[in-house]
Amino acid sequence: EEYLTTDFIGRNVYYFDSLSSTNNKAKEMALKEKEGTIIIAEEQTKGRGRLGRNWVSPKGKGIWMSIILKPDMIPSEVAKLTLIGAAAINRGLEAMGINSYIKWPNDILIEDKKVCGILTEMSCELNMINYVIMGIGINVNLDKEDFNRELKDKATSLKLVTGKKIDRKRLIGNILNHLENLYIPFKERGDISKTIRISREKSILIGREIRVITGDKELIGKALSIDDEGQLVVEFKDGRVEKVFSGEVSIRGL
Ligand code: BT5
Repeated sequence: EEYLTTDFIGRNVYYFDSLSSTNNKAKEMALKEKEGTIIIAEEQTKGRGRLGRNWVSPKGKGIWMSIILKPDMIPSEVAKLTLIGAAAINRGLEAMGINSYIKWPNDILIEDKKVCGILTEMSCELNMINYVIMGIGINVNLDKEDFNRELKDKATSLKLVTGKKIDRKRLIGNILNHLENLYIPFKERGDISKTIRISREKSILIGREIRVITGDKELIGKALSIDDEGQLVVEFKDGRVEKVFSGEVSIRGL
C-alpha cells in the first residue's frame, strides 16, 4: 500500500497465510473481482510452474502472488502479458538496486540462476479473453537449505545474491507500479514497445546458443533478437531463421 502509485493494480488485495496455489485462488475469484486485484500467500502447498511442473514456495520467504487482469483482447495476445510481467519485475528489482536478466519468455535470472518465474493463465470465450491470471513467484529471502538438490545449481534468491534480507512489501510495490505503467498502453492501444525495449536490453538469450523444445522436437540454434511482437527470432543450425512464439527454451550448456 504505502509503496503503490498505481491506479488499479494492487488496490484490492487478498492475503492468505497458506494456499495450494495463488493462481488457483485467483481463478476462483476472477469473474467477480475487478481488474488489478491481487492474491498473495505466505506459502503455497502446491505452487505450479508451466506444464504441470512444481514451484517451490516456502513460507514467509518469497513473493507468491497472482494478479487478475481483464484486457479486451483475443487470446493470442496473452503471451505478451508474460513479457510485460517480466519487464516489470526486472524494473522493480532495478528500483531496489538489483540487476537481473530476462530469460524469454517467463524467467528472471541473476548470475545465470532463476530467481523468478511467471505463470500466465487465461480463460476465454468466443475468441475473447474473460480474464488473465498473471502468477509471479519470486525467491526473495530463501536460504540455501530451501532449495532441494534439483534446484541447488539452477535457482537462487535475492537474499543469497545480495547478502541482505529484502523488504517484500517494497519490492511488490515497485513491481506493481512498473506493471501498471507497462500494462496500460498495451490494454489501451496494444502498445508493448517499452516492454520490448526492456526485453531486448535485459535478454540473457540474445546472442547465445540455445535449445528450443517445441512439442517432441528439440533443436539447437542461436537467439538473434526479439521482434516487435515479442517473438524470439532464432537461427537454427541448418540456416533457417524462424520466430518462436512461446515454448521451452534453454541456454545450451547451462
Ligand atoms: C515457472 O514455470 O517458472 C512459473 C512459476 C510461477 C510461480 C508462481 S507463484 C504464484 C503463482 N501461483 C502458482 O501456483 N504459480 C505462480 P516453469 O518455467 O515451468 O519452471 C518450473 C521449474 O522451475 C520447475 O520444474 C523447477 O525446475 C524450477 N523451480 C521450482 N521452484 C523454483 C523456485 N522456487 N525457484 C527457482 N526455480 C524453481
